[in-house]
Amino acid sequence: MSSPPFAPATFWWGTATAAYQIEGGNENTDWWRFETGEDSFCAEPCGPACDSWNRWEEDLDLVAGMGLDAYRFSVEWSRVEPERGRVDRSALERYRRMVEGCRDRGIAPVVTLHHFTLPLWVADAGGFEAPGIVGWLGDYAALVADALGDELAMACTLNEPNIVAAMGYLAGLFPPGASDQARFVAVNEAMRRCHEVMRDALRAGPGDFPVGLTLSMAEYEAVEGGEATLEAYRTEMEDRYLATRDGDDFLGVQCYTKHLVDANGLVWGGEGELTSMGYPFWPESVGYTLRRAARAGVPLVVTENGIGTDDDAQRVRYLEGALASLGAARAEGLDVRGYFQWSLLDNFEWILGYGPRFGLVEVDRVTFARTPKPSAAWYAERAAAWPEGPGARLSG
Ligand code: GCO
Repeated sequence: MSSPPFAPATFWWGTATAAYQIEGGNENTDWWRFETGEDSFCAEPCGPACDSWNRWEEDLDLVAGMGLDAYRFSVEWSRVEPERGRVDRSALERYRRMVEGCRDRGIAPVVTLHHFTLPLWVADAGGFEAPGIVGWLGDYAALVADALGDELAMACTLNEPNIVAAMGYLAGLFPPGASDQARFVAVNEAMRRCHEVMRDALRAGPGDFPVGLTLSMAEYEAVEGGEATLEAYRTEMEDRYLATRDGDDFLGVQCYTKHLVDANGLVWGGEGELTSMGYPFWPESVGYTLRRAARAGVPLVVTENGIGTDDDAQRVRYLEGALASLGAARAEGLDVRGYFQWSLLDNFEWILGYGPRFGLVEVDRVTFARTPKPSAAWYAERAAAWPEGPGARLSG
């Protein structure tokens, strides 16, 4: 197995998106069915999203215009393998052009293989509870490796497998809409096996790039006797993943806020300033989660952090706090190799539809015209100046 080409001096400034949230038209997925079913409680369906399947060049121009080092986006499995064993080469070709489009613009392409959605054939066969899931994801990872591997700068196997498990099998808010503690635990276990097989498949293909998974992390605070519940929940959400990362090249940390936990579980909301997601404005969660993540013993990358808000000045204030928190963690000696703001575009926020706006760039819901917000210029300037300055960074 080749060693990861993650030079210690590397620090990437980037922004992130996910296929389903921006491409549009991903009908052949469990999420599409979840949103459009008669009993759906989703705010609205995804529909054309940001039309990025057609406008990806414009998206890459926006990233390049900000002078960022890296762009994290995802490949949609349902496009690549619409039915078991049937590979759509034209979809892989399109993703290949995106990866090359990054390179042409001096942007390091960071690709996620699974970001929340499953092809219908997988969902119908039992999704992450299907006996075949590990092998299917391994085969899919091999396909992506063959098609893109020689040009990749970094790969994330699974995005927030713990959120897929928690929201889909415990809270009932993501497909398949289940609420069952034992299934939540079993899916987390299956996820860890899937990751390993995907990681090995990516490493066996062309190219030489760091491979890891991304984990949803948060600052948790016990209220009203919630200590034991907090420990049990965090063990499942974070600690079992952190304890098993030694074969990886990095861990992606994704953090947004602080959650209160009482004896019954998560208490949504909180006192004080909230974001449009309804949870606390808490940029300090970046440093907090990085310090916890350090126990994984591998280099860390903040693969997502940002804020859903209609007030762009609040976004700048949030990012300011987040970067200060990141800087403090690095100054303590934490090995952090990059920061990816979530998100480039105002996009589809799952059950909340197009309500919460995480973008540095506004997207007109009718014309899909992209308009950078002041926070885009602010972030570009900050990334260029902080802390090492241009030239100390690696662009690919
Ligand atoms: C996540 C997600 C994104 C969300 C973001 C904001 O990984 O949770 O990757 O899909 O849009 O976190 O809630």
